[in-house]
Amino acid sequence: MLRSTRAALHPGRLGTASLALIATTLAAGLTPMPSAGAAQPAAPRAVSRAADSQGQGSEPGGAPTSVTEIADGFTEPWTISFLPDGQSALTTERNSFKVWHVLRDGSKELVGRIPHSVVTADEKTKGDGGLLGVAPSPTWDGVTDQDVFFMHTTATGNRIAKMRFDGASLSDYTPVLTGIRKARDHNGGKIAFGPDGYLYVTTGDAWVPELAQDKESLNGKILRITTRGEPAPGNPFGNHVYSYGHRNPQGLAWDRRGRLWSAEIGDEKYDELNLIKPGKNYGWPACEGPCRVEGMTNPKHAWRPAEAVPSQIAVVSNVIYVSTLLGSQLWRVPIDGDSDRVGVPRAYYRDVYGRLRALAKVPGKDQLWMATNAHGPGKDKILKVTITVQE
Ligand SMILES: [Ca+2]
Repeated sequence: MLRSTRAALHPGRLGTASLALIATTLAAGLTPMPSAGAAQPAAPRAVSRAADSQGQGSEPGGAPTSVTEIADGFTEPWTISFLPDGQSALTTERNSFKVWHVLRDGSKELVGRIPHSVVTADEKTKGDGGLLGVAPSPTWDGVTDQDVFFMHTTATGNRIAKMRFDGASLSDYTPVLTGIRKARDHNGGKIAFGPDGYLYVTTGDAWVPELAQDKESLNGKILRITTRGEPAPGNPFGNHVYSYGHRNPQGLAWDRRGRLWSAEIGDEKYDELNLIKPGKNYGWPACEGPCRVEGMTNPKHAWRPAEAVPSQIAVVSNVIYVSTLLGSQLWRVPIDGDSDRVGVPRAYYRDVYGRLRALAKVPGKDQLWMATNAHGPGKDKILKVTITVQE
């Protein structure tokens, strides 16, 4: 595949040296390995190319077995979040600020645009700000609870805002948490309610790496907040911060033990899959990928950017699925039982559907909804991935 062309679409993402390294290791048929000093648990593992796009449901925890189209007509959908009844989902478009209500039968309706939104791209550079994450209240029913939360970029910074959604349209915009620094990219942007009922938020370092190590800053963090935008009770530092030392954290998902996992976009060397624990320091900018710096928490898996640039994650039957942009594939990363380890990752659909960003588990089913990304105005689709789990 034309990796150099892909990399060229992301100026500054991969240097010439990195491309040369990746080209060399790909020629050898191996996933690039970490430097000799890297800690073993997080080392990228060799992946057999022959394993790609297989999957007959024989893996413990299941594997993808079929893909069908749910709906089309989207333009760069950023995230998918199901309403609590599991019968429909909301999806956001980053650059148009539109919010679509998509039913399981594939019908869709435009329910509004999020006001005060701005994009961060200019004519020459791609930016990743705009309308980002969406998370309905866990008790949303459209009547007594109509709250839906969004993360978006505004003229003054990134913020969490709340709107009312009655099942037909959005109204009553209310800022919830403001003052998250924005930049052209490194804006984070995923939001999700945890099993504890609090809202978790990923924020990027906004191109100021030292903010990730500043526990008083909202940037380069995973935040844990109330629906009023206050620090959630029990946070490790008594403020909004749940974990720190993040560069551009993206997807959030909880496993069967209620543990939080997050995918993170690194710089030129490694992207990461992290097991998130309160108060831990995930290393940026001292560490990118696995390292041996005291006090830093290493990722459970790391990828070379050409294989990943991860976006969102979802857990089905104790397996973490990771959508990727530059990698243009869906990674399957099995959790090793109830341990802190993961098994051997496997990639599916390389370059079949192009860049993959939005991803969500369908409540109550062994299915994912996954959206294509950047095929052109009105040309992106939401796909249904069926996971076959053998007992
Ligand atoms: Ca890290």
